[in-house]
Order: sequence, then C-alpha cells, then structure tokens
Amino acid sequence: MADQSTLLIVKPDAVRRGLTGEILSRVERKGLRLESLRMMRIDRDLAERHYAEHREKPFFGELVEFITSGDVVLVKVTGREAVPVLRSLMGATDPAASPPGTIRGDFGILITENLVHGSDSPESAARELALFFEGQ
Ligand code: 3AN
Repeated sequence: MADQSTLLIVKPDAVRRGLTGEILSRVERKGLRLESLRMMRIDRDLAERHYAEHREKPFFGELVEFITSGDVVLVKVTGREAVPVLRSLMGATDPAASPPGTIRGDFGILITENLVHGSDSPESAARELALFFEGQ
C-alpha cells in the first residue's frame, strides 16, 4: 500500500520545554520518515485557518492564543499508515487521559498545552500540509 503523509506540529509548550528532539526521535524510531521540517511562529490568520473546524468551540480563542505564543516545529511525516500511527504515538487529546508511553501521556497534564498536533485523517493531512508547506 502507498505511504501516507501527515502533519505533525510540535507546539510552543514542547519547543519551550526542549522536547522537540525527544518527540522527533520517537517518530523516527517508530519507523516514520521526517520528510520536510521547518520552525516558525504561526500568526493569528494562519492559526485561525488551521483550526477553522473549531471556530465555534468555546476554547477556540485559547487555542489560537496558545499556538501563536511561540515557535513551533512543523513536520511532514511520511510512512505506512502515517496518520493513525502518529496519532497513536501522540495519545489522547487530554494528556491526563493519555496512557504512559504516549507523547502526551509521558509529558503533559493540561488539555490546552498538549505538546503536539497530528492530522486526524488523510483529508485533513492534505489540507494542513498545503496550508503550512505550500501556502506561504
Ligand atoms: P487533537 O489535537 O487530539 O486532534 P482536537 O482536534 O479535538 O484534538 O482539538 C484540537 C486542539 O484543541 C487540541 N489539541 C487541544 O489543544 C484543544 N482542545 C480540545 N479540546 C479542548 C478543551 N475541551 N479545552 C481546551 N482545549 C481543547
């Protein structure tokens, strides 16, 4: 079966805490490939487009505020079943409910500062990769 690509964002909390290497290392050791990588500060407009599906949610403001609060590392991750495999490495949305062994389970406790983003479907991955790697 053809390889999949997905978008990983190492969020500002993880970058600030010096966890970028640890997170990328886990992705690589699993067998996924880091195909493209860049560090940037996401601006408000790009953040709102990225999180468009959450626009009506009560936590939307907080979400945009947080993702624009510092540098992030954007990674195009490629490999067999990359979308679900990356999600399984990440753990559940709420780090408090994520089991040890997952990125959020090992390093997080707050739902907003949950360290990483991973596309939730191949369709989202295509949209998000276009937004961050081709839309500049
Ligand atoms: P995931 O990142 O696991 O795909 P989504 O897409 O449901 O989770 O939510 C996007 C982001 O919104 C999450 N990564 C998290 O930072 C934030 N978020 C989700 N639910 C809440 C909530 N109840 N309160 C605050 N922030 C939330």
